[in-house]
Amino acid sequence: MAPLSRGMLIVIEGLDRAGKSTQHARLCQSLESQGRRVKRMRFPDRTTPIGKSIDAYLKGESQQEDHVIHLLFSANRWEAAAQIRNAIEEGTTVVIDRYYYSGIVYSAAKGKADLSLKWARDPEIGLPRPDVCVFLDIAPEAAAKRGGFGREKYETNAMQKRVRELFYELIATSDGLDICVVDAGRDVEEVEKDVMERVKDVMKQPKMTQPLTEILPWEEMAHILG
Ligand code: Z5A
Ligand code: MG
Repeated sequence: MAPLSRGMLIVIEGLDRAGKSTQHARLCQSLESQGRRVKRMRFPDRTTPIGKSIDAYLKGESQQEDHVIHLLFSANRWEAAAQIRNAIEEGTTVVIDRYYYSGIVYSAAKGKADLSLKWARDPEIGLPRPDVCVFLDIAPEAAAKRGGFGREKYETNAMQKRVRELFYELIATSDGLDICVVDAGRDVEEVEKDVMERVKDVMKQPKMTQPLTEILPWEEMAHILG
């Protein structure tokens, strides 16, 4: 693969147990083996003070009002935003396990009339915009059969079903311009191959010769197509 003048911002998304962390690790290793500098990140980042509050909430050890926890998840990304931008500018590719897409859909999936996708998205405006988001798609029933499902707050079939529907609603908006859907219900190696193909396709796009952009209001997103 040809060297990029800047790093690439890649996001891996999907339902719980879709295989995000598995594919994240494999993609990072492949990119490194091809000679790229790679920074691994994940959200929530449970290591910061805000991240520790989120961790306690997800484990059911503390309560948070729904809008408050939403804004904490967003703040957890904002506290890392400068790090992401700096790494990209220095030529390091940043690969993130979950990002603002999860932020929007998990909060909106709670079904509160005053917590819509649009409301949930507003605090994300201005964050670094991914060059590509690979959405690992899997049926909630298939994901539930994988190891460890059921331990944290949102890990119920009803919630996962709604999250998947909302991911598809989000894909139908201008955020979908950056999203590639990959069938995650297959063998790890098959999924890995597809993920790398999608990333390689985006590497060839003209936007990769331009500076990283930022997340804009929906109505403005479509104007900066790569
Ligand atoms: N959340 C939010 O509400 N708002 C936000 O802004 C953000 C997140 C960023 C914690 O996320 C929660 O935070 C999450 C969304 C919410 N919801 N809940 N609950 P997290 O990322 O820390 O953790 P997680 O997503 O719950 O699950 P996970 O364990 O990270 O799942 P995963 O990374 O997608 O899967 P995995 O660890 O790679 O694989 C799971 C198992 O399946 C494991 O045993 C693998 O060996 C196996 N596996 C993986 N791939 C395959 C294939 N292809 N075939 C068969 N088996 C496989
Ligand atoms: Mg994970």
